[in-house]
Amino acid sequence: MITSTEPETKGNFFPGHIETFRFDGNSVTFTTKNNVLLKIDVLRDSILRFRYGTDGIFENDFSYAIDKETIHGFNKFEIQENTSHITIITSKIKCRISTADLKIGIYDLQNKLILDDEAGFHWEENFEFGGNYVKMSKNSIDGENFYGLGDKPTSFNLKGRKLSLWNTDQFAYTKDLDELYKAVPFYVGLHNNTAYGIFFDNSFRTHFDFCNEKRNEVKFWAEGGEMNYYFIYGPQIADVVSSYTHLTGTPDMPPMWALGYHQSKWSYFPEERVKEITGTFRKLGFPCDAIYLDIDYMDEFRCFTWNREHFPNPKEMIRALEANGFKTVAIIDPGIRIDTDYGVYREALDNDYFCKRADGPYMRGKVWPGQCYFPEFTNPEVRAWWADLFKELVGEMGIKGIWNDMNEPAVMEVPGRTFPMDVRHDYDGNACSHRKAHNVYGMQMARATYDGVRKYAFPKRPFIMTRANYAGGQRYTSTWTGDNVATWEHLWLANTQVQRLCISGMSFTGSDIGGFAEQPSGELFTRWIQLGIFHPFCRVHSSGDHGNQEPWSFGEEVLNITREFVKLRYQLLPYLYTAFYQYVEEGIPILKPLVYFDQEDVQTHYRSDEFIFGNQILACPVQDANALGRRVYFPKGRWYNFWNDEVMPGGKEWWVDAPLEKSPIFVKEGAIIPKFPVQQYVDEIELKELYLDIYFKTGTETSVLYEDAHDGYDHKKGRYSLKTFKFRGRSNEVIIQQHKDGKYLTTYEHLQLRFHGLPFKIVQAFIDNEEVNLTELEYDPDYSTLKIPKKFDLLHLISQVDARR
Ligand code: MIG
Repeated sequence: MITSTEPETKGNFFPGHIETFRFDGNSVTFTTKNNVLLKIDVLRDSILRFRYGTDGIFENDFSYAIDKETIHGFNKFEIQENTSHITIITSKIKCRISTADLKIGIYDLQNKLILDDEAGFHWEENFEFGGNYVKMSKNSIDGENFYGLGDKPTSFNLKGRKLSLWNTDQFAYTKDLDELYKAVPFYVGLHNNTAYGIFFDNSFRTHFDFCNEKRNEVKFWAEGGEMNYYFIYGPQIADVVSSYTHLTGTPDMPPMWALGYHQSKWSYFPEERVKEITGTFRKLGFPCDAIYLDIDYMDEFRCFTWNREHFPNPKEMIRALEANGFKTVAIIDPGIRIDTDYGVYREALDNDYFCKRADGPYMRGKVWPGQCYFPEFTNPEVRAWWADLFKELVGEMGIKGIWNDMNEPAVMEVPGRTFPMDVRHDYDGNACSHRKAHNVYGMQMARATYDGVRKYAFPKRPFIMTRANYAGGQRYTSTWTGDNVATWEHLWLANTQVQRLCISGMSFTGSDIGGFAEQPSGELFTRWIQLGIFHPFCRVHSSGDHGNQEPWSFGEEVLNITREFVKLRYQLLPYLYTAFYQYVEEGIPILKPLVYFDQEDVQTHYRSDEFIFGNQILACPVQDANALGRRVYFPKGRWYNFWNDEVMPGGKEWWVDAPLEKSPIFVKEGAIIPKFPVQQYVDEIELKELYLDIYFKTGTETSVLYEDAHDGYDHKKGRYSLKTFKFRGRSNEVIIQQHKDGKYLTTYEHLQLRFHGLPFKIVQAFIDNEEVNLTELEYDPDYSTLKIPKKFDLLHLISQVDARR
């Protein structure tokens, strides 16, 4: 294996002088004297793809990451040539290729340097496996910062770190551990208020060095395959992240219940215990939408079977749970027990669907069921077979979601704790070893699972969760941060990892609330719930080895506080659902780290203690034991304290009190936050009205509300509703303009408005320029509340009779 401490030149080859170049409309291909190929594709004015081949050839062009439906197209693509450079010019950037050595420099249109090569592309031959170690080194400007790379459990800003990507099962991982469950070879660089992204689409083990070895050098390299990366220009981080997310794809809208609170444990069984848990939620009025079955529901851990002693009639149980508002989610692992009496095993064996070693034997390894073989998920035929296995579990029994685990893949008792490198894979017709397929194995399992659940849950929407994933896997599945620990440090990690995953294209994510291993104190559990309600995926899960982790397991006080916060999540569902829609449609991460929110403000560059949930809520989890408050950095703008409507100016750090029952939450001035009434589960109640919490501002602010049927596919036929509210406030009036797109008719007729910080009593109200009697609107001046019909274009509220009318 390559170690980066070797001198750069030992064994390394570098491209020579350019000999020819060919332009073909979307790309330019260069050849050098020593037979290096470089193909630069212009995907968009701000996205260039670089592929390097040695020996004058490229590999077959294939990627699991890139979304086939991603939109290509540019406004401008020009080439200029002079003695030392060839320059590609788009409407956003210039890319200079040095004729002497193929080195790249990318500039904005004002000729400001964005990124250029240090040594640039170079390679080393791999005598053991063939092919090359492919390497890239770039210059890094002083003060540059780095973000991204998926689920790394380390500081949010990656400056100074050296990290690698190799999907690994890491029970009870620790801070700064390198290789975790996911491989997302995408990062953002930020310097001089200019952001760009690099997506190194290579599924071999990849390495990244962000100015660790050398102060002004960034390197990334892979242990095989091609140097194949995308350069994505910002200049805003938001542009980079959305472009990357579009390139690798977004999921469809999940069923809304998947955004509710979920309860899990390894494991709830037998059936009576499951019902006792769900019953307790309802008895205590603690909202919950899903209950999880971990591996013990199976018959000796055989996937797609049931332990009939513990679950004599699963279909009936699932139906009963559903009648009580609980969706049942079941775990499915990749290991298939070697057992001739087991249908799934026999079918896979008969059809040759299991992974094999280089010389022919099956890939055999121990996991929960004992000795197992493993389906070859990179073979499309195997994926189709796997998808059909969900016919019974999902289609007939009514399981609503599937949770894929152990798909790094994790194997017990073998060196490396995964498949040996010689295991063969189809890689969708690009035969290879496990070295190349390892990082995509979990993604392809989740993809096959998604295909099956989507098919058999129809006409409902599927819900999938996976532990392992690769870039682009967000198209199929949600994810979680794996086997964390019930410590304060892990609460901090969960906060950082989820923000990092959000800007790495994977917004639908959360942590095991309370910690998987060991047991949290009531205080830690409470603080973790206060964080978890702001994560796109919100589930309590624990190993169960150290006591119970249901919200009522920590006494009355913890139960009461956590219930209030989970109720708040349920109230905020329309707001979260809207943020999810913007993620699906525009690739906007559901959580926005402060540096994403305001990259110009250097105070944000190393911060992850606060984040923006959706577009307008600043969440500031308390991350320390016994803390009665914390310092909060307020980014630009002005922020209402959620608890008392006090307004805090941005651009400063302030101490905020936070007794256990009050985690600091702030709302952006001018925001219109849509809210549901509290429900025990999604769609428990037919909505009679929607609440809009309006935070007064002198000035303007735009808010968005997306609605649809919460499940099913009608929204794809135009039956959705996308509303934009434009708020304008002055000292004596408020104007709200509403614009609606889409054909969905909401079930409610009225909006219940509640103003925060309104500086006047309303004296007159106009809806679409017609005066309306305030008593008809049920105006309550003490609470600044008002009820109006949902259909209006213009709402005008004024503080005194306006002589102009
Ligand atoms: O080797 O299915 O991360 O959530 O409860 C442990 C049992 C296997 C690891 C998962 C965890 C799950 C557990 N699994």
